[in-house]
Amino acid sequence: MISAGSYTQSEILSQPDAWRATLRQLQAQQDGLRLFYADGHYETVVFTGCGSTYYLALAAASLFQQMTGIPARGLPASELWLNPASAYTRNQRTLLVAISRSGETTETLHAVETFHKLAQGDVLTFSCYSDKALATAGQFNIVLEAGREDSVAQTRAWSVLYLGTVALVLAASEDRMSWDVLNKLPDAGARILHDYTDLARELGRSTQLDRFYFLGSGPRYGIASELSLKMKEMSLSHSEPFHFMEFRHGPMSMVTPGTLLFALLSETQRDHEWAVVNEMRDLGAQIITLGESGTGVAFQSGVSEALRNVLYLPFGQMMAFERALSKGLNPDRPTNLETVVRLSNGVSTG
Ligand code: F1P
Repeated sequence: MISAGSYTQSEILSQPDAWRATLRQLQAQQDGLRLFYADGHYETVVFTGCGSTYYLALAAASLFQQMTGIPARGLPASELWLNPASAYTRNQRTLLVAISRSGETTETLHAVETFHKLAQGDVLTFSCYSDKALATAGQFNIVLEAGREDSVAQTRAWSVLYLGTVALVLAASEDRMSWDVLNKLPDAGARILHDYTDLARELGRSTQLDRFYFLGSGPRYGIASELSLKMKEMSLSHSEPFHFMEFRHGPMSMVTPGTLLFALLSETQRDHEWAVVNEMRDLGAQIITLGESGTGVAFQSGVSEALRNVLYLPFGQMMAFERALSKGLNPDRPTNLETVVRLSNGVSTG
């Protein structure tokens, strides 16, 4: 019999190997991606997905605009499908980047169909299964098989698909030099998983904690949102993401000694972000800080800030996993969730 959580655990722990394989594949596809992007002459880029992959779209859009200067947004696929007029800018050549682990989520497929009808640009897809509908739905399709998973909650798939969007950023910015740096990520990820397992277990299993707030700004907000979702899905705990400075504007009234503030710290906004952390510590919150150095979880990656975001994931995933186990839940099969949300006439088919 397979024990509770064994799929999720092996998916979390195998991420460094999956990243290595994925970066190799993406580097091999980079020339094609660069040509595709350059040919498109896009004025704007929209990233989309559902649930986890919607949060990925938020992180990717923020990074894309930061690195290329081209306007980019991340929106849920349901909004692109049902409210396209409020999602797209009229008459602007648009690249739609549709992201889905399963390649089968109904809303994401409908978003792509709706966009094709608008005839306003092209579709690029990132998914994990070549035999599913999304894998052939775009003008350019990238299938990252290293992201396939057996469990419901995404961990390895998310980080692998996120690396796909980083490769798009490099292609769009004609950056051929950063691959050597990106290739440092798998070793850094393995180090984090090795060095901080005990700390993730200790925090995840703490019976004093009853609420979790994940703080991240810029591209790290999408990552904070994904980690918050992991905590909800796997461990059925109260959990919310916020932009760092937003936390003072109301949410801090929820801080108690049972609060864990999970801070995805940057170097560029270091002082502002640490100020929030220190104030919340003074209010009684427990704190875990993640960043390149001088933090509770220190990446020590040597990778530039923009390219190392994927390193925030493994520790938070492990914490959620440990909390689920400590509550007697099976992280592989979150309550009420299915691997894919399929709709028929707008109603879930379960
Ligand atoms: C995304 C999704 C999430 C859900 C769960 C499983 O599917 O369905 O919405 O919360 O984590 O994945 P996909 O389109 O990426 O396959």
